[in-house]
Amino acid sequence: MSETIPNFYAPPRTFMGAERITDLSAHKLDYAMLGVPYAEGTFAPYIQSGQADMPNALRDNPVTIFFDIGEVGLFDVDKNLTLLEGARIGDIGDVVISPGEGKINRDRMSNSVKEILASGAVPIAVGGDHSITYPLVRGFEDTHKTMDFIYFDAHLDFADMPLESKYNHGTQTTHIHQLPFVRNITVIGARNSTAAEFQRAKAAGIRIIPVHEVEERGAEDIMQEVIDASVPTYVSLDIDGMDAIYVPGTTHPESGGMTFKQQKELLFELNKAAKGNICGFDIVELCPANDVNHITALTASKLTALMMGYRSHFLNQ
Ligand SMILES: [Mn+2]
Repeated sequence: MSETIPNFYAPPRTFMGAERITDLSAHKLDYAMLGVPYAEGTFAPYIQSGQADMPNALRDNPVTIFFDIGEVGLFDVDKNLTLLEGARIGDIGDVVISPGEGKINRDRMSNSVKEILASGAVPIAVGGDHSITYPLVRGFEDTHKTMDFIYFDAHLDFADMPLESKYNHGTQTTHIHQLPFVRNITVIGARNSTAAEFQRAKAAGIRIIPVHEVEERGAEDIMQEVIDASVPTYVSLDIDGMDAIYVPGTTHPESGGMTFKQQKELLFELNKAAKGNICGFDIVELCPANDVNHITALTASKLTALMMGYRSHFLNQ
């Protein structure tokens, strides 16, 4: 902090107060944060839309109001750890969305991931609805021979193309499952599914961990089972995996979910089990217009920072 307090100041309106990066190839970032303001995968009006506003909601609600994560780090009181000290985090902006052009938009999401990977950074995407995760994961096709996929979600998102819509926020796992380089798939927190979808997902080999299993076994036991540190894991966090009371601004709130504390512990143990071998992350399904006192935006912002922080912590051990 400067010893001279300026008379006027504007905090950077970026993720975590990070530097705004316009030329990705000219920077060596640890984490390239990418907004994906896309909500065209949502079953509006049956399910509330508005997730396209999520990236800016996180930019406006950083995990700390001091905008200095990259300088002094983020202190995790629970773990007595200072995270992200000196981490090179950049906000590279938002995927450009052409309204009504689903394929073009999905290709831009995949190509954005490819550009980030080519720069040597880890992609950290802020949705958007959950349909973005398929094109984001597809972006690893040229660089990753094998990877595992884990997602936190109240829903399986393994639906059988409802309403003649192939690419929506209830089908992305169906498509990810078909990617040849994706090996094991695990979902944690699932609790709203049809019997048919549940059986289809089980038959496809998807490891389904319901909330009661999180409560009974704890995060460490689960992550030691499902995570293989020798293979990179992509992580997708649909905030509705948490109980509705923790995420009032989520698109499709579901009661009976994880607590914030459980979700945080799951991210810690996930990174511990993976020894930091996490190749990408996204967080999705905040509808800021439905939020209450920015609770959900702040929670999503904090979980994103913790995800990066735990990854770096265990990677450097
Ligand atoms: Mn989802």
